[in-house]
Amino acid sequence: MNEELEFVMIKPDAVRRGLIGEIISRIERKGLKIKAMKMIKMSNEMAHKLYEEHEGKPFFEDLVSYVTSGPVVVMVVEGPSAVTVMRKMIGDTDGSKAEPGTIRGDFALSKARNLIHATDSPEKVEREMSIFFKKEDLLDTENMHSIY
Ligand code: FUP
Repeated sequence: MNEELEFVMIKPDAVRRGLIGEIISRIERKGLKIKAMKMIKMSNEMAHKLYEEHEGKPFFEDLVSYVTSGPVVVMVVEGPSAVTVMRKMIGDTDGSKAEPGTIRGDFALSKARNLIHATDSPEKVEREMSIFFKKEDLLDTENMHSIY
């Protein structure tokens, strides 16, 4: 079993629209384990770190001001191929193109305000989660192997 960690962030538009529960519920029902979770107001510095690969792109400043505009929920989830699984669950970056059944496909129409972030490759998870969590923040929950 390829157990993986994945970093997920529920963005300010999803928090404002009352979609925290819907999104967490989908993650739980899929069977991913929530290892750490908190609601925070992201600093400018954290946003720059999280999105450093996009620095200099035309949408970068708007992206930073958007993700720092209100509370976000950051979490670390775990499960078999958690990165691939979460990326499938969130859908295409552009909500208007995302497949129905995905989080963005069901609730978003925008590319910029697209409700949720999930790290796009396993190599980047450690770096992104360490912006928000310390190693000891990751907790062991009940064993879920019975449902895999
Ligand atoms: P994703 O991995 O699907 O979140 O998408 P990207 O890493 O390509 O982009 C990160 C964020 O930048 C997106 F969630 C929204 C924003 N973005 C734009 O606002 N405009 C674009 O053209 C591309 C991305």
